[in-house]
Amino acid sequence: MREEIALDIEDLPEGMKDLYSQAKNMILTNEDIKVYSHNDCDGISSGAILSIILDRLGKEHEIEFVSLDRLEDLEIKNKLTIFSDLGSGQPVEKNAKRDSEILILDHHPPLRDLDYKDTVDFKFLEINPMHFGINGTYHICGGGLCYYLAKEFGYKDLSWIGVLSAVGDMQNTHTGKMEGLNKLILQDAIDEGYVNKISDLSLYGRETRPLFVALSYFSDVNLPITNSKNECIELLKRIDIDRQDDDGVFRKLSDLSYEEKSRLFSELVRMLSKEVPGKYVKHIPKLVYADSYEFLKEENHTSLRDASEFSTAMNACARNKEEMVALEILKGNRADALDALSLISREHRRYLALKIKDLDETNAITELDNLQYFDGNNIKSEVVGTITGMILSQGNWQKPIIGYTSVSEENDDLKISLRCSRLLAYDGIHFGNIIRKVAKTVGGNGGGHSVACGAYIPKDKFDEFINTFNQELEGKL
Ligand SMILES: [Mn+2]
Repeated sequence: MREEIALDIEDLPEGMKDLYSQAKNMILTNEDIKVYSHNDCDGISSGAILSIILDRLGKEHEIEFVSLDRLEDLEIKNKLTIFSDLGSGQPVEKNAKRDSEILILDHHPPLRDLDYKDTVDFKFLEINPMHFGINGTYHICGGGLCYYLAKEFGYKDLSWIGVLSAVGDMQNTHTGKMEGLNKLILQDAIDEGYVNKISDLSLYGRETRPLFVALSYFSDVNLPITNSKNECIELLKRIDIDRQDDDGVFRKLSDLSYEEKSRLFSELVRMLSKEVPGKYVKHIPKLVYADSYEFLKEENHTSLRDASEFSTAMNACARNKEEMVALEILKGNRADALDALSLISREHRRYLALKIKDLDETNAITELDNLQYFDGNNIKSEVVGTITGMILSQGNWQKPIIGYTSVSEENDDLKISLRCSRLLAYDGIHFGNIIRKVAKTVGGNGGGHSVACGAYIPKDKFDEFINTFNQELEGKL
């Protein structure tokens, strides 16, 4: 029942408001501050909001982006240590001293309950929506939690970063819309003039990809247009949509008129209806139609104008250990950061394209009864998930695809990534939960979203893992 209340939530619960005013005090009364945040789009957005708050208060601070496996034995050196988008699930306060103060803003399942603060001899404050019956997967993420802290200081102009973080955290993939507290954050961003919400076709690359290219990446279902730019060009001709504008520039999704988008929508629905089994038909509209978010202060046709493209840029930085560039972009320090960003993005895309080509040429995908997998042995582990998502279109969309590679040069355990068509998730399968369970049976750990998740397992356990996974899915697809 509490979930349903949260859906139409109109404000933070009183208990959370109280925690936020305590958090505000904690910040106001401290000068020696360190922020640890997660090294992904949500975590970097969280860190950026915190850093802007501290800057505006004239408080010097250190900020560091970390992966979850680096939280085990953290030294607590500063008077106040803030953890954002992580910390709820890790014993990060283990080395706290008596005069330490710890603030956690996280939306992941919490290890501790609300009374934990009374059992320790240092100051401890944790703000986690799940303590208040609010869904941390779809209704608010790390950036949103940090935005509510900003709001406590009156900084509603940071709401757009909250919107970005929700998109980056895939919080809107459940329904294609913002729900719960995310919806309130979005409303602030709209009211403040930072964001425009557009009901649009759900194609990646609204602002920067030529439409016929964007269409060719459609991979939730294998359509004739999937991976075929020629078919995409034919499709546009068929429904009378110009591929180029009067100056010969390839048009983007964001250039289309409402009527053109409607025609394209109908055509995609028609094509999908021919391909998908009956049980998925009711989910087709959700595949092609979703809300998009446009950042009004960013230039048209740049990768920072559309929230989804912006989040990809942030993740490209994170995957290449360039979180500080992403942070500067978010903080508005664009002078050098924009050049650095375009360099990182270009190099990132080049790397991905090279690896995809390799996998394609070697027919790398092996198909089992209920899943398919490939050995990504020389792919760096930071991008194995991205590549797994890209290669889905070369396989069978009705089954999830799993890619694996070594964790790092020093650690030859395996990092596993899984991606699947959104249709499988709409049909009720949550691969994040399944991968957690299967990883455990081979002595690893895993988790994540329904359509994008992963695991770490011991190096010699892959066969056991994949066979258990395949059995686990029997009768579920
Ligand atoms: Mn997050």
